[in-house]
Amino acid sequence: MIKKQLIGIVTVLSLILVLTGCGSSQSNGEPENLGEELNYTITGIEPGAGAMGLAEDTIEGYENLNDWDLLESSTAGMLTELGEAIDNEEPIVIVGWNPHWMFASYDLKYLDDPNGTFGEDENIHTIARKGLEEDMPAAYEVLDRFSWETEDIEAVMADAQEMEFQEAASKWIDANQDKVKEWTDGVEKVQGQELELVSTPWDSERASGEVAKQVLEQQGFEVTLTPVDPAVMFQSIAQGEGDASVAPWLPITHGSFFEQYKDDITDLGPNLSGAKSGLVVPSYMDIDSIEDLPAK
Ligand code: PBE
Repeated sequence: MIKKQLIGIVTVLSLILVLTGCGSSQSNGEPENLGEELNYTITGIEPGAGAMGLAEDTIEGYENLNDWDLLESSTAGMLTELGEAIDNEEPIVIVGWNPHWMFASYDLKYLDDPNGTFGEDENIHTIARKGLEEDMPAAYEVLDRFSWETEDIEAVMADAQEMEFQEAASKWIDANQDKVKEWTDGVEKVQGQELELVSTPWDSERASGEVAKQVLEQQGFEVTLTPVDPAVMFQSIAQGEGDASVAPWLPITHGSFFEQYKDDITDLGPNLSGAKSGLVVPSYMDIDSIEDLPAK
């Protein structure tokens, strides 16, 4: 009788242990194994991205991450890894941001960032070289007025999944003449003045850069749009090689570049609000904060 009771107690105890997950090796939210499953690695993007600098700061700034690695890759490579992890319901930590379609395509969440290395929401700004206002007042005026909403940039980005950015931008311009008029009404047209826009290679900036380019072309400018690394973008505007950009993410993602060049650049303020970058995981992972990532 006592033996039977003992066996019963032991069975119940083991059941509780199994149910609470002790000693098992399931993939989701298993604190003991999570670090190993992630190979103590954050899946990053292009090494020149501002968000990669912030990811490095995060690894340094959070004690639990000090021995973690940041994988340099490309946006396309990161998205492939993310898609594969989600197909297999495996854990992954990526360098993520929005506006981007990753949040519409997958169920994702930002990890809380109590130290604020990635910060809160930020804006995408328009910057110009010193002297542009005097040299090309009509271009400066349109660029200064250029501002739109998240749903606008996302509409262009979504269309660009099925067509060229150029076509997606002109489709948006045709459908949003009211906004375009706000940027151009009363601004004198020019004839063939050359204007150099610099931008970065991510989808959000391919969208905004192409829209700005085409609107300025309608005003008579001959516009070139060159995608470069954020560091080169700031440098070229500061040196006056590029005329303007609608691509800087401030004050956080590109904050260090801006600090370096701010005396030689004119900041025309935000053209879009509600951008964000951070460490991002699939929603099925049980962790909520960067501090929940296990130390190596
Ligand atoms: N991003 C998208 C870029 C800016 C736009 C967040 C990947 C970056 O420099 O990190």
